[in-house]
Amino acid sequence: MSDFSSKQKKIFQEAFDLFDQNLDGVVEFDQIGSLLRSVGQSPTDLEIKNLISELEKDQEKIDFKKFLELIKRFDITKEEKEEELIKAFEALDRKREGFIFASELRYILTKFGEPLTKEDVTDILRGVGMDKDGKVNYKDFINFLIQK
Ligand SMILES: [Ca+2]
Repeated sequence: MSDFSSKQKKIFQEAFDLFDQNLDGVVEFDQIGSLLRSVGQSPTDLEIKNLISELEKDQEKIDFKKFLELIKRFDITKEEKEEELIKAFEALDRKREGFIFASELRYILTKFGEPLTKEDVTDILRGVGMDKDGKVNYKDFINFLIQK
C-alpha cells in the first residue's frame, strides 16, 4: 500500500488529537480500538487485544507515527477478508463443489480472525444450514460471517 496523502494524514491527525486529550502526543492503549474505528478501520476485539500485548511487550507508545503504521496494518477491506476466507475454503474443497465439512469449517475459524467458541460455531451453522452429509455451503457461510 502506498503512503497516505497529506489530506488523509490531516484527517488522521485530527482523529488522533481527539483521543489525545491531555495533548502529550500519546494515546492510551485502551483507546486504540476506538481510535482505529474512528478512522474507518474495523479491527476485531481480539486483534486489538493482541495488538496491545504486542505494544506492551515492546514497550511502545502509540504516538502519531505508530498510529499511521497501525492504520496500514488494519487497512484490509471487507472484500479482501472475504477473498482470504474463500481461498482458505477452496484449498479444502478440492473438487470445487462449494461445500466443505462442518469440521473443516471449525478448523478454518480457528485460523482466521476471531476464534469462535464451539457454541458460536454451532449457532452460525444453524443459521447457514448443513446438508445431510454434514457439509456446509461455505459461500453462504462467508456472507453470513462478513455481514456480522
Ligand atoms: Ca495522551
